[in-house]
Amino acid sequence: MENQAVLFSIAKLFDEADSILLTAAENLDGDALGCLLALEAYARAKGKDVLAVNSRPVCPLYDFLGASDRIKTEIPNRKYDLAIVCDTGDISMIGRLYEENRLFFETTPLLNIDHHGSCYGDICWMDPSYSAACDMVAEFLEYHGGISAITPEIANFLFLGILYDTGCYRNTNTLPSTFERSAKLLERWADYMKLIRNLYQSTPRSYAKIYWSALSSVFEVSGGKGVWTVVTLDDFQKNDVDPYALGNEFVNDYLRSVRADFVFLLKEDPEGGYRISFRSKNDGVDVRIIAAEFGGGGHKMAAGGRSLSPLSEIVAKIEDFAKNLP
Ligand SMILES: [Mn+2]
Repeated sequence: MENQAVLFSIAKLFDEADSILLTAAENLDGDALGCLLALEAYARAKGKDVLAVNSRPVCPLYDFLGASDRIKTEIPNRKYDLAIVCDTGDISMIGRLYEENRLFFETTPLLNIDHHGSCYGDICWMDPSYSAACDMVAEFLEYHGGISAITPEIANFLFLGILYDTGCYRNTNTLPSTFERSAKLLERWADYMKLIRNLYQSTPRSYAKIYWSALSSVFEVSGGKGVWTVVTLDDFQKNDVDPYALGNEFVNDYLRSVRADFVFLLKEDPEGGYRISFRSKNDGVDVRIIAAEFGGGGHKMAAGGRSLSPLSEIVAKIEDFAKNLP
């Protein structure tokens, strides 16, 4: 890939910064988490004063990495030479920490490393041809520190992001370069089976109860073009699960396995209304279009939005979208 110019600029920023703050979207997924942990470990090894922060604590699903406590939830009242925002399509998606530290983000040199499609910050490395932001971070670390920059621990963090964003090589963003990167990370001792077992074969029983209950009542729109289900606050409460801790695993690994052109999950939001996650399984169905109707966005095959409307109105709107599909 023709990244030499941008990698050179990023390396210069990185070298000139003694202190670095790392952050990402408040809904910290496996890819964003992998970026933060890999950059944190590398910057620390390089003697930087580095802090990784997120608006919400790391989802317990990732406790197996033994690194969740490296992600703090506050930005201290001090200066940093550089802020790096990873895997975050829009800076406002940082959430609470962005709202509480507007001045910090306006006055600190900002580097944006992302593969979602919009650019912000003083230097933006945005390239949707990467399957995961972790693939980009791996490229930077290799450029900056050579292959030995990828320690076994860092290889694990980066592999996590690739597995997460490609849905374990099942999403359309899985490219030849994805396998090349994966092979390189395996050569650096990424523990593939540990990641697989913990990501895909370790669903807590309380989560499983929510999943089975949601899957036992799957509904259709437009004669089965779309299928959907709902998880309510009551479901979370009954099973003692934090609504924020339930990430995309259910929709990606379970709901998406039901045959249809697209699926969607309505998740009741503690802040009111519903969060809606869409997954397309047909190249002709661009779920960004319907997600945009709910003030959201994402990718063609995976997108999300929010709504304060009653459930029946949300479903009716999606039914209209489904009716017009080829
Ligand atoms: Mn990503």
